[in-house]
Amino acid sequence: MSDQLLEKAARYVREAKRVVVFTGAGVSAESGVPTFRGGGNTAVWRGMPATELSSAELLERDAVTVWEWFEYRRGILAGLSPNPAHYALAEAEKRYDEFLLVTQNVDGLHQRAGSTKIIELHGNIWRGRPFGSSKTVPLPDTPLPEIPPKGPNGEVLRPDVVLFGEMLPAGAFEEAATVAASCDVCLVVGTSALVYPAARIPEIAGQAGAAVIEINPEETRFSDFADVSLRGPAGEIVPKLFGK
Ligand code: BJW
Repeated sequence: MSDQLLEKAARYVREAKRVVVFTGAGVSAESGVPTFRGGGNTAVWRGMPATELSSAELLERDAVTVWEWFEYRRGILAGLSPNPAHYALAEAEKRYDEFLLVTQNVDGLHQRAGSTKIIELHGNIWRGRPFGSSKTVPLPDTPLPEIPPKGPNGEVLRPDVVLFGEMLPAGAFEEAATVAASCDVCLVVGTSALVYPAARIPEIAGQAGAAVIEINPEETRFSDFADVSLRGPAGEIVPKLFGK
């Protein structure tokens, strides 16, 4: 990544009043969280790809296997910590009157780093909810006492995570899209931007005239659309971008 590109991106960030940051699994890669596609340590468990394990179809057929997959991941996540990209984004929200972090991640690392202005488009692995309900139940401890876990009234819980083929939480996408449509700068950090409707967020920002800055060690389908593409790991580039 050239200093010129970093300086161009840093100028956008310095001059912005309204900032949206859109993150994906890559922002947590340097914390040790496997990504879903590409970027190295892609998730496969018991010979099944994450796309099959994290599907509404498997949850309907075999909720125990889905919970065991989530419990395996919760066990890994419990020993991991936020990295410099998470912390830099948590600091950045204090700088702007209008700032929104829109994450596709379910790992909770942004909140652990201190982010508060955040929308979780795909839910959170540390919560459950009864089937057919949006009333969430915190599940902070791993291992779980039983699988599937139960809520306070004995109701069976499912993960509070948006699986393939499921709708996003009511209002979450709409709120993120409204803010994206009026931001000056949209950072797209560590995502392949392949999963919809989430990937619409940076598209909406760019189409509405925001400067779009991509941070990713690899080229993505989004790279041509971005005003600046910074090639490299988020944990190195994000702190530099806000530190300039
Ligand atoms: C680094 C790095 C470093 C590495 N620093 N970077 C239109 C067309 C076709 C299909 C669809 C469509 N619209 C909707 C669909 C269907 C589907 C979809 O989008 N499929 C696509 C794959 C084509 N979407 C859905 O099903 C969504 N629901 C929906 O549309 O509802 C309406 C509906 C209902 C009923 C029927 C039909 C429609 C819901 C999607 C929910 C996705 N959920 C998941 C799983 C969560 C559960 C779990 O955690 O197990 O969310 S999928 C998975 O992908 C996860 C992620 O949030 C999401 C995005 O992935 P992300 O974050 O981009 O990760 P990767 O791995 O793809 O990329 C990592 C990147 O990091 C790479 O680029 C690396 O280079 C980079 N990287 N190291 C920075 N150090």
